[in-house]
Amino acid sequence: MEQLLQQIATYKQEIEKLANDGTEALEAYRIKFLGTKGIVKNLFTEMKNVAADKRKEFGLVLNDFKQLAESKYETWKQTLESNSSAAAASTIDVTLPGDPLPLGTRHPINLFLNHVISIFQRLGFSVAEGPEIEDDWHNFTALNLPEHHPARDMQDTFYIQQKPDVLLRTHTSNTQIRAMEQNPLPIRIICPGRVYRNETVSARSHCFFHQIEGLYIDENVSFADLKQTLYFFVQEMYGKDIKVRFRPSYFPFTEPSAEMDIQCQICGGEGCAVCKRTGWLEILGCGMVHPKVLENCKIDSNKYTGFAFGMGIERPALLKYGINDIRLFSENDVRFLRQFTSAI
Ligand code: 2U9
Repeated sequence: MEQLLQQIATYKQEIEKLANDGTEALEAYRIKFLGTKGIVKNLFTEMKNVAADKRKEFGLVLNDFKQLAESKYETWKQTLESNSSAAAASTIDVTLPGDPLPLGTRHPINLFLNHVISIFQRLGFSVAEGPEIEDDWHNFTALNLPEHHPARDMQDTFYIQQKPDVLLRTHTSNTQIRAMEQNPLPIRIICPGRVYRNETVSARSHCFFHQIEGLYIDENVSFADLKQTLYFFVQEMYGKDIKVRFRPSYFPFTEPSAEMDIQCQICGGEGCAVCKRTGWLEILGCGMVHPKVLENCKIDSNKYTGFAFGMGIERPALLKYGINDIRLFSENDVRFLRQFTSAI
């Protein structure tokens, strides 16, 4: 008993002298004093060698020593933990700005298209989309383009060489043909999308561009409906005071056909380089759907009539945003793309 008490006193002194060194020293301490083969455990096994009448007294001393060893471990551990979080905090400057997440912007072509779409949606048109890879029937034949029509020429159309019946659509009219074949009447749709023409790429024209076309078929649809619908559209797009004119034109898929001009937005009608001194800008083509086109889609042309229109997107978008090269739209240069917002 004497000997054990002496030992405990020495261990106590050893513990009191220990500095709160790093985690390795702490672990070594834990193993030495508190481990399964450590000093505290060993002293408890010595209990059996102590005389029975002294055991209670020895037990109190031993418990006291165990508590001391354990509380030393806890305070040491906490000191190390608070030191390391303080060190970490001192290396992080919480006032620095965070890393910005790169945010994308809408493409100017889509901004323009979405604006056009929203105007026609308010008139009850819904959006229809169709395939960019198309067959001859839906792109040409159903639209009353005779076999030797110049628009079918290799110059204008990209054909798939191995399959002469397959081509890249030259307009979105294929979508209207598909809608007429598949849906019950009346039909009131707008068809936005990308189209392809076999043309030399330059600052003014490209071998692919975007169009939006519209189609309305019902009983008693008239040219007056067409004019009023398009007049509403340009007023919404370019302002209530916009001046318009319709000129007779020709398209194989419409009869009669017309082109619609708006007063030049650059010179206000005075005449400038953009409007080629005419004071007018051509913005779309339109007409009453040709009876042959209706019949091609199994629609009774004696009962139903319809109007259609089509416009290119790139040209008016170039004008609206003051862009001087159509190729910029498809180069994906983020310095260009970042400049456009939806403020229409
Ligand atoms: C069906 C019947 C008729 C769509 C039309 C135009 C006139 C037109 C051009 C504008 C500039 C093409 O992008 S552009 O080069 N389009 O002038 N498009 S009428 O007529 C249709 C469409 C579908 C079934």
